[in-house]
Amino acid sequence: MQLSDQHPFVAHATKDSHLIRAFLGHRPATTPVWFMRQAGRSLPEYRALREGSSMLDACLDPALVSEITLQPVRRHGVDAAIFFSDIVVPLMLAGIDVRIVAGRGPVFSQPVRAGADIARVTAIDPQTVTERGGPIIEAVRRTTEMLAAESVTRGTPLPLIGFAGAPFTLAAYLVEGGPSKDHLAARRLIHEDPAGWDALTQWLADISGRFLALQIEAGASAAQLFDSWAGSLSPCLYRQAALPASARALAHVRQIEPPADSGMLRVPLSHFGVGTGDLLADIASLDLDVVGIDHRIDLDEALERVGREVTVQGNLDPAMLFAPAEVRAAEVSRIIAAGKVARAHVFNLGHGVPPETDPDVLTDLVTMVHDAR
Ligand code: 1CP
Repeated sequence: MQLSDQHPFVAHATKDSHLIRAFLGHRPATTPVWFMRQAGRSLPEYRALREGSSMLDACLDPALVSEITLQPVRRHGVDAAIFFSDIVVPLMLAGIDVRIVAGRGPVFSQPVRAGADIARVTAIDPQTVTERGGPIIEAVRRTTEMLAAESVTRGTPLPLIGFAGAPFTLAAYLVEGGPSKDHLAARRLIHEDPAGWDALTQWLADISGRFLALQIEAGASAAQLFDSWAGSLSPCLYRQAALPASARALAHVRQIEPPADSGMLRVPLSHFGVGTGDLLADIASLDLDVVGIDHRIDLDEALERVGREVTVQGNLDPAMLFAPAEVRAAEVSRIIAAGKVARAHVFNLGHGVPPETDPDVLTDLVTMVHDAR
């Protein structure tokens, strides 16, 4: 399908935003910056808005979602918004019983452990995500309208980044029944029942793929696939048990063509995982525009592994948010200098903003990145 000229790419000029230009390989005048988990518990205004609603109820409330998504954009002056949602939202839309437990994360009432569980889950038509996606579509629409208004104040277009969980990471939660340290139950299923694992992850690819496509069609200008826990796989196991389903999820967005008059060749796609240093060459073999780098590897080494055909994103250690300002400034300079070797670089943290972060430190960090040359 082809997006119309009403899409923010054209209607709100997000195709010319610093972030989208960098994602597609150009070098804007300043290095674009946004933060994973920029919306959330580090902001007092977020905690105030979230009072009294569960995380997943909040994700289905378009007024709340759009306001929460805009909060860090207004406060910190970042170059993009990331849609406020969670990787388990499409599973909830598909009818799977999941809750987000405060201080823990997603918990499933019926973990997917054996063949019968896999059959039960994969019997659900992935189309359900699209059919029940009304609140998500409405939330994206409101958010992009609010971003357009904010762009006028700021004097520069502001894109919305949509996202989804990658099939491996979603399977890791589903199979374990909740957060886990080493994803042993998931790795066990890969070896015990490879055919069942493939069926599960292919189904998850269609669930995530539809969730990504829905956000882009509703007005998001880029999408990021979070394979947060892929780092628990060896490169060989990643290629066998995770990469094919991630490719299938991304293919859902590749079917969407940018507006005819936009001059864009593709909708930018990004990827992020934690502890994926040894997987970067394989990840870069996916049809991606941007590869996210966590803080466990030096950016120059990461660049060697991903090559020159993609934009890199990262990779300040979130612990640096608690360091003296001059120490943080030196590290920012080092990372920006390393990023100069890439075709383009988008500044980010190596993982999400810790809840105890002082928000003023994030605002200062944005200025630091924008002032760096
Ligand atoms: O009550 C609360 O405030 C719940 C905390 C919370 C929040 C604010 C959760 C539960 N999810 C979110 C929002 C969220 N989740 C965003 C918002 C947008 C932004 O970045 O500003 C995003 C992008 C996610 C994606 C997400 N959820 C990922 C991938 C990114 C990453 O951090 O690696 C993962 C792994 C999750 C699962 C999840 N959801 C929530 C928690 C605490 C967790 C992690 C659990 C674990 O450690 O396994």
